[in-house]
Amino acid sequence: MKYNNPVLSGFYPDPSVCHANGKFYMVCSSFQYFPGVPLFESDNLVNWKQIGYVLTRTNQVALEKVNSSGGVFAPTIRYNDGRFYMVTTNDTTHENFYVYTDDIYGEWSDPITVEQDGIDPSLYFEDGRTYFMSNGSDDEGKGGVVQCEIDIATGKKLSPSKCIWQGSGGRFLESPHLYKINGYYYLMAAEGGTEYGHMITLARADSVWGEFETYADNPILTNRNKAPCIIQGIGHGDLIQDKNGDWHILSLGFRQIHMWMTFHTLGREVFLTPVKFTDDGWIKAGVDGTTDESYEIKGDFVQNVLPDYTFANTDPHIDWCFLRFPDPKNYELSADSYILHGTDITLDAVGSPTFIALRQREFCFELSVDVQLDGGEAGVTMYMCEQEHFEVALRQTDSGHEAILRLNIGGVHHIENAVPVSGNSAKLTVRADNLFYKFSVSDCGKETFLGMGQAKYLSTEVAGGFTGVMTGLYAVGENTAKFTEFLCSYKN
Ligand code: 6LW
Repeated sequence: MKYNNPVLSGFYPDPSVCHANGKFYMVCSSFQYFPGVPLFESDNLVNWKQIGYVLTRTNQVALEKVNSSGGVFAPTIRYNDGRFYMVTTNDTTHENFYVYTDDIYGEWSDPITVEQDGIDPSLYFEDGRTYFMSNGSDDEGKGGVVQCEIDIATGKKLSPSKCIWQGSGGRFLESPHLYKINGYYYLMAAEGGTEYGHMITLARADSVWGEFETYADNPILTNRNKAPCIIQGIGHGDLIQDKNGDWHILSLGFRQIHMWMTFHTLGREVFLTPVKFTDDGWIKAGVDGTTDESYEIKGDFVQNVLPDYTFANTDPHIDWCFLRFPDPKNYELSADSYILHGTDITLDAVGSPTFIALRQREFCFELSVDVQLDGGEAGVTMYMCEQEHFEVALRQTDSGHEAILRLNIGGVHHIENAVPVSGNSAKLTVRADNLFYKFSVSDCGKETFLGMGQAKYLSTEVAGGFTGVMTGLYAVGENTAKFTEFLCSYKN
């Protein structure tokens, strides 16, 4: 069949994948959002279904003081001896830790920390031994891919941390993963940084400790010179063999909002690129070392399209997520309505406003929801981070209620339009394309256009950081807001 990239659209960065019990499992980074580390299952590497999150308890991940794009960085998932492991970094507390489960549909363990610095930790299991690697500095202060042996039961180091590879010369050597294939130890990593210069590079050795030989034809995968092409930033990947024996790299990448506008709003997404081993035991990725929009993969199945998102056909604890450390008392979530209790914490705060969100999955969508307000303000936000967000909302005034469009960019907060509404309820609508978000309010069936915001101002290139736009519902003020009739349809 022919599949299209990305295979998982929207803000799902830093994918890592493993194979277990006839299925593939993938995790992605989650930064300041809770629960942490979304977990997906697939039969074929193309269609991914979210089955939960790995970090579901506050004692597994401390997000209280986490800035936007801090917190949970790139995870790795591995399966060994009947047990799943997920290892990651809390970049705000500078801790590398792993959790495990024997039931992929169940809860994961409390965290076990490893005393090795750096980010992007990974695990490699062989003959009863566990190797832990990260992008950091070794016990002598040498920087690069650093490895130690650990006791997997306790996380204790059983060997010094040793730098095993310093990369092929690109900046930001990251996301190391070790594999043993056909007798070689392959070390795959990312270099160039997670922006337009991103790439995947390779080294190999005869032993787990090296010496690692850098591939002469690096990078094995990058879109940095691919034009014209809106898919950029390809890097940070994991190598995986499908059920037919073919190999692939599952990597992150992003899509520019337009060929000639170097902005991306949807965050870093998941791309699948076929790879082949050469006769001399190296790896060639894609047709020409780049990631394309579509490829053939063996199998007789159809690629899923995005469903319509409603309260009834989403699960608030799987599809939706919260900021930092949500107070469950502020949320009453059912298949008919989401009732939010606002606090004085606003969307501009590095805190936990009353906010529940889905990721924006494609550029073009129409989202509408009815909101009924009891004081304060509540509405829909296109949320990139506390500095960059647009919202259409209903708020109480001295004399009644009004609908507003507020644009927040770089510390400037501007109400573009305010329109009185007749009661304390209205329908709020957002229509988005690649370049604009357009906002409207409907009062007693009469729709009024409030204005628009340019998508580029919610992009990573403007906001910085590592996340993507979320479509959120929120409430502010000591209030109660009842949301009903939520519908978000993508035009894919
Ligand atoms: C991640 C690093 C990276 O830890 O971005 O693209 C960092 N790569 O590997 C945050 O996602």
